Amino acid sequence: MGEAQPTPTRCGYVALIGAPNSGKSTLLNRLVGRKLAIVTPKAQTTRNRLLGIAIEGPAQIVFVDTPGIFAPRRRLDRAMVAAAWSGAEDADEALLLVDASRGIDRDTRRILDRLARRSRRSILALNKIDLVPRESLLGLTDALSREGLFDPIFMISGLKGDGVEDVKRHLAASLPQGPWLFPEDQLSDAPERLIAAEVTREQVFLQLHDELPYASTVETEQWEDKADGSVRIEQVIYVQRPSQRAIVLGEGGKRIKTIGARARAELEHMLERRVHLFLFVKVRQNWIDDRERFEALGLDYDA
Ligand SMILES: Nc1nc2c(ncn2[C@@H]2O[C@H](COP(=O)(O)OP(=O)(O)OP(=O)(O)O)[C@@H](O)[C@H]2O)c(=O)[nH]1
Ligand SMILES: [Mg+2]
Repeated sequence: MGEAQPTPTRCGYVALIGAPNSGKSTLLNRLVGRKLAIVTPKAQTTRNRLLGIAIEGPAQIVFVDTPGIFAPRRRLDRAMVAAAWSGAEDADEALLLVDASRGIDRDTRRILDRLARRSRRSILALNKIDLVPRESLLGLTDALSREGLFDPIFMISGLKGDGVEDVKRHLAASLPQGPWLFPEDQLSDAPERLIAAEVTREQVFLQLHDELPYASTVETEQWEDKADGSVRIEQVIYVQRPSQRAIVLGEGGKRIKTIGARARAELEHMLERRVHLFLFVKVRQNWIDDRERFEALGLDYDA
């Protein structure tokens, strides 16, 4: 009698793509079971790819969060959209998220048109189903399935968790057989300095409005592990104009104080240690066309 064969391991990349604000980063965090990607109610929050690694039985699923895909205008937009598409092209599977409360909007239409040129099918997740009545989901699912681009189609709520385990199980079974590409306990590829900058950028998106979130970027400049186990982090928030710097600082420095306080609390939670966070606001008119800033974000300046 032969011994039972161990189940072969599987591993592969699954890119989460979709229009801005469709819920990609929320879903990534839910799939991994940890907050890795920043999430805000504003569109175009995510600026670059981020890996989130999940284990489902014998499968290691490497999820790729990507920036939203939209009609780019600025150089930064172009680099973001290019990063999203290359994330999809490099992956074993592309999982398109459609916000069920928005339906097939212009950005999603563009994505569908480009997916139609691919030789293989993608997976569809109709997301935010908690926001719409069941009846209206059927019409939208029908319209999307008639595109002939998707197999299978899931209905999920990344926020509440409905349907997410089904997606995970499906992917675990369909990824190619092969060895795991990352150590079992690794959750992401993002360096801590970058995640720390993202946490502050999340506060910039949450606490500032109009053009400001889009006119700013955050970089970690110093990271010093202290002997007492705490960490000292210095970050720069770049803005484009002195008037924007004044808004970020706020009256009597109130705004920057709140941004710093909330970012620090979040960082202490994520890093599980004490954090001393120092924020500086610098005016750099052309940061948005500055090769160095793109490199800090890991984006391709010439995309
Ligand atoms: N009600 C509801 N809201 C959701 C769901 N998923 C995400 N959201 C909300 O939608 C907003 C955008 O979520 P994100 O995860 O940042 O969306 P994204 O696709 O990563 O956005 P970009 O990075 O800007 O492209 C946030 O306010 C989320 O809380 C969902 O399933 N249901
Ligand atoms: Mg995102």
